Amino acid sequence: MLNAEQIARFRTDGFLVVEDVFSPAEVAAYRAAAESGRIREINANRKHTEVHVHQLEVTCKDPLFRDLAADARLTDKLAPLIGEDLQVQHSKLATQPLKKDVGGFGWHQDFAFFPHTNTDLAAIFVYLDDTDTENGCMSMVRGSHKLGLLEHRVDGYFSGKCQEEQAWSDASKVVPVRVRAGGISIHHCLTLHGSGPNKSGLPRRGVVYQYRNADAYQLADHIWQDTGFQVRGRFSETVRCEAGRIYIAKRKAWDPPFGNLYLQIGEQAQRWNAERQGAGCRTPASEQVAAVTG
Ligand SMILES: O=C(O)CCC(=O)C(=O)O
Repeated sequence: MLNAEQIARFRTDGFLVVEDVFSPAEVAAYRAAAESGRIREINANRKHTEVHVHQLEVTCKDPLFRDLAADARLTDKLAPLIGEDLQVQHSKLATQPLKKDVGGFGWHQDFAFFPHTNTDLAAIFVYLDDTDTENGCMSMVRGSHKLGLLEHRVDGYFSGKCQEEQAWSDASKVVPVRVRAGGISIHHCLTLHGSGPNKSGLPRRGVVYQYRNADAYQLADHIWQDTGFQVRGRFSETVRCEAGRIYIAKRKAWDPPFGNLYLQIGEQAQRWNAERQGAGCRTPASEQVAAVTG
């Protein structure tokens, strides 16, 4: 659980560090999982020793990471911050390359990648290595979660990076997030953050869970295999907009019970769109841009 001071700090700063959440033995087990089987194979294919890699859907690649997503030491800390009923929006293993002076991830707000009807989303980074500016820790802009959604588009397309440089130009507000292995950091979905290159070339691995209040309805981007994994509480059968609350109706005869509205495209329309692609028609499918997840 978090104490009142930690909760207040999260509300003011938009992020929080909690050390010593997991034991050295648990960290060793998570490291072994991160270096084994399919995870190692995919990382090797993506040249993770050379470039910064976010390997998604880690909950589906090792049961240890699925169980960790629902571990009460994480979800009980999140509940007072974003709500009692929690789902995973996505999971990943985030690794800096084992090479000096390369890697890093540009300044961004996570919410820009996957907007929802409300902003009760937060990410927990579980540290598998001691992390500081030498091996490319994240930095956060204190209080930036109160700035609203900043511009991440260039010429109308999502760029994956915040385009408003003034938002991180005040060095007194930029805080390097130094955490020891076994600790965690928590950041709000509107907190502006990024990481620099790995200056030391030493490992910097972390398991990241993006969580959401179960009443936040995703409006764009990708539904991953583990999106919607209910890790605490229940699905309330309501969708909350920041300005209010509305029902979404489920039906007994439907599977999934909330209907196919989620896709926003009917099955016939999908077929017609595919046919019209060839005729030079711009359809949602032809507009798809490879998603990079924050
Ligand atoms: O891996 C990193 O350094 C950045 C991770 C990040 O920004 C995120 O998960 O939103």
